[in-house]
Amino acid sequence: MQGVDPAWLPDRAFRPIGTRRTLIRGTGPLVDTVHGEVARACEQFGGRVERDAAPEPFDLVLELTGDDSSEAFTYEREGGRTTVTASGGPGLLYGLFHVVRLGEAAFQGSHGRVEHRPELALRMLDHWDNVAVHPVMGQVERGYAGGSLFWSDGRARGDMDRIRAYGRLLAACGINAVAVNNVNVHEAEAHLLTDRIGEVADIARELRPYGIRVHLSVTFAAPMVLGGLATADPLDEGVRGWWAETTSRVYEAIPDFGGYVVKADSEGQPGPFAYGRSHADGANVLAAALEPFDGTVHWRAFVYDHRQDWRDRTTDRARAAYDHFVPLDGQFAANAVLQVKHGPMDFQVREPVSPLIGAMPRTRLAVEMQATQEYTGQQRHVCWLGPMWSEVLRFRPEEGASVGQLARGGLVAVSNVGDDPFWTGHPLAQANLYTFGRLAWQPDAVPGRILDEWIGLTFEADAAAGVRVVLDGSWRTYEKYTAPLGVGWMVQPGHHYGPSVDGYEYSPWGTYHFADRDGIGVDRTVATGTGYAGQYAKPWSEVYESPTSCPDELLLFFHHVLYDHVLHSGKTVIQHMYDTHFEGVEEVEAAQRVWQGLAGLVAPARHARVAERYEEQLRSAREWRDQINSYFLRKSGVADAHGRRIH
Ligand code: GCV
Repeated sequence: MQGVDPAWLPDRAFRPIGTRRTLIRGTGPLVDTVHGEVARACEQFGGRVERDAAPEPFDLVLELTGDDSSEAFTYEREGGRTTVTASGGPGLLYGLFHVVRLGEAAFQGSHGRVEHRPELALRMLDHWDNVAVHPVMGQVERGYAGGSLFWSDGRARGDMDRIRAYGRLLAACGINAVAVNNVNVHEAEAHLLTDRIGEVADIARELRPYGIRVHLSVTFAAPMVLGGLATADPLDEGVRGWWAETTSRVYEAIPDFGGYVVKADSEGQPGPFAYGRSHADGANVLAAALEPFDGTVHWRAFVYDHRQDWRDRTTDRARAAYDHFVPLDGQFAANAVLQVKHGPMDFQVREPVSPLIGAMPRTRLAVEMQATQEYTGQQRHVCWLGPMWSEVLRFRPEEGASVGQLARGGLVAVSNVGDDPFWTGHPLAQANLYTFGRLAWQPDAVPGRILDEWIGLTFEADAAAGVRVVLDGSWRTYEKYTAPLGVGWMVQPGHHYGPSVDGYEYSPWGTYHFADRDGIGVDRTVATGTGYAGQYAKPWSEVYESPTSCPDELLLFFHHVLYDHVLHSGKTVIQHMYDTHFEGVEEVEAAQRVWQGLAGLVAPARHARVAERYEEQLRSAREWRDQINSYFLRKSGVADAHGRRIH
């Protein structure tokens, strides 16, 4: 597409296929997509593609062997021929992209037959896109990549080429579901469910050829707001009937519609509490309406008291999801998925894994990540989140299954994409989107390998080593200059960009660090604190309970300690804070130099955009360093052991 960055699907990536002879067997819409991809490559690079039957020999055979909707495929190379088979159209498409990723290697040597299948059936992006521009949140809530791909100023944006190109990119990293509007459902967005469902159907039509189903965020109050009913009580017969009827009309418009996403009784959104009903009652009325069509309701567990009294140290927002939902285990319908943020708070730079994951064995859980970099640099800072997500997915809440295995309802990320020509504003933030898709396909994949894969597809070979250097440790670098030892929340309130140590300290949001002249951190122990550590199963409840066994990186999340408390690293807490803030800035300076050295090896527009963002990242990192270090020097009176300049 003209003027739009090809991201991880540059024409170059199709050269190995496009210079060869391919046979495609089978029929169906996704087989047509596969054919279209191969034909385009052949047109460009001089190869040939045949359908169904043609004289040998072929370098590549892509064969649909059935007519189901399976996403699995087999890959094999034998006798100089590469063969991909799949019993479903989606599988064949994923098989094609597998060959693209392998590049020339797909046509060399031999390789026994291997079956590939996604470990999680649902790999979804939630767009926090508003239809109408919101007076505070704009077109995309927490969006750092321009406007919405789907909506513009109250209307459907109607750029179908762009939506199709988006679907193609998503399929190439394994994503198969997209929720097209914000979980905060305002007036205009509410109507997507009824009189504006045609606009959602238009998006679905463009994404369908890439195996992607659309989902819709709906307001729990829809029966009142849209249906004119006097109540939205989930146990009311009229309400149940309204949801059933409305949902059947949604499926008339979009037969493969995925389902609803709901944020209820959270941050001002309506929910079942108004009627004295539980979250399970609320989720189940929508689940019942979706059930005849195989649809799913994703009910978010992000429910907490956002009108807390900062003076009250017994209320702990981190406890909220567990306290609200664990008693409801077993009460949710089979097609109701509880969508849980991966940490107990809200996508901070460092959080422990939510104790809810693993604590509801009779409920289908989806785990929610945040690709949009709300608290991680807002796509002005390089912050590759692959290592953080991978740590979460590999975490074992107790002996046995990992988070990746417990996420039976799927893996979801808040999208970081907008109408920006680079898709994600910061071109290197594309790595987050790609990594998310690949981790959702295989949660125990090694993130560094995914990064290499993305770099290999996106950049010319001679830039690869440099790009890897600037991305690889970037999350830890960001953590160093922003969020020491798991403390979090020292950000500017509202927009969440830049430092403000006390910005949230006396607010109602439940987001405190409790720094005083002697120490810092939140006591979440069972013995003397909020009891949050006790929400974990063993061994974690014990590991987190004691500052001696608590990992350094989470110490201030679980404990209030003195500034001279000695970490496992041997440093005191205060010296660790000073050191990491100096180091973090130095690491940004070094990364910026590496990037500057890539001029001439990276497409000029892409290079320039990243270079410009590095200027801001460095400015901001210095601000973080100076504010945090000065604040804690003034509070504690403890000098830096190395006598560096603190203000
Ligand atoms: C969509 C955080 C964000 C909100 C977001 C909310 C959520 O509080 O700051 O913008 O709202 O999470 O996940 O629902």
